[in-house]
Amino acid sequence: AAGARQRRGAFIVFEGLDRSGKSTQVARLVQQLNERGVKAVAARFPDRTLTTGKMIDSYLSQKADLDDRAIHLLFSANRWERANQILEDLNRGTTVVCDRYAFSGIAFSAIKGLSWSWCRAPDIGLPAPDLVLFLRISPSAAQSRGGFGDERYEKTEVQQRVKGAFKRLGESVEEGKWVELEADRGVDEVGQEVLRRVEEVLQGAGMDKEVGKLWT
Ligand code: Z5A
Ligand code: MG
Repeated sequence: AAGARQRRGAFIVFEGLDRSGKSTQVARLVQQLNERGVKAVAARFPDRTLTTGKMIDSYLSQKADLDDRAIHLLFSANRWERANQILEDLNRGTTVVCDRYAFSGIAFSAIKGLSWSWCRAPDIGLPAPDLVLFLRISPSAAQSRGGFGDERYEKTEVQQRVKGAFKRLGESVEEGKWVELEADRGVDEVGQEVLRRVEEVLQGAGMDKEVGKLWT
């Protein structure tokens, strides 16, 4: 109809533990969407190329120590540095596929003892995902994908506690917008289910509505 709003792109977020295959699936999904004529771009957090990303990188690689609150706010600021770009892309009809987001932000800080509400606050109002795909993986399967690296959170104990925090986060998200996928399968098998879920979102009524704001 005349005056109808152009359908926007979908904001798709991947979350999951270390080596669950997020980066692999983000790249695969962007490629598959583009092949199907759906404009899509990748984003990732932390984005280590941004101003705040340099400090985050020093922290994660254990070259720098920071207060738990300071690093939490830097991770959030890193998202805000990119937020307008994401919003512009979505509104131009481009789908944005994002590797980790504010859910990782809360999970990794809450396990240090910072309160849930304090952790959530700085991300309030960020573009809200239309779908979070949580890649679920068993510790033994993750193990078979290579040993831990040298980064700060790459330890079994941390990963176990983060897993619990993610579970709580999933329960707090609007019905249907947090989907857990069994990631302990071949890349293509996981990818097919990913594509199916994302196509449902792209065909849904949500793409005629404005991009939501996180936790509002
Ligand atoms: N962090 C935070 O504290 N606060 C925040 O706000 C945010 C993040 C946003 C760095 O993140 C750290 O920052 C992270 C959380 C914290 N710490 N931890 N843990 P990152 O994104 O830079 O790092 P990562 O997510 O841990 O990256 P990763 O280890 O690269 O995981 P992945 O992306 O999920 O996996 P992958 O690279 O796609 O795959 C891992 C390997 O498995 C690779 O060799 C693949 O070829 C292989 N693979 C992938 N899929 C499969 C399947 N299906 N079968 C077999 N093998 C596979
Ligand atoms: Mg990765």
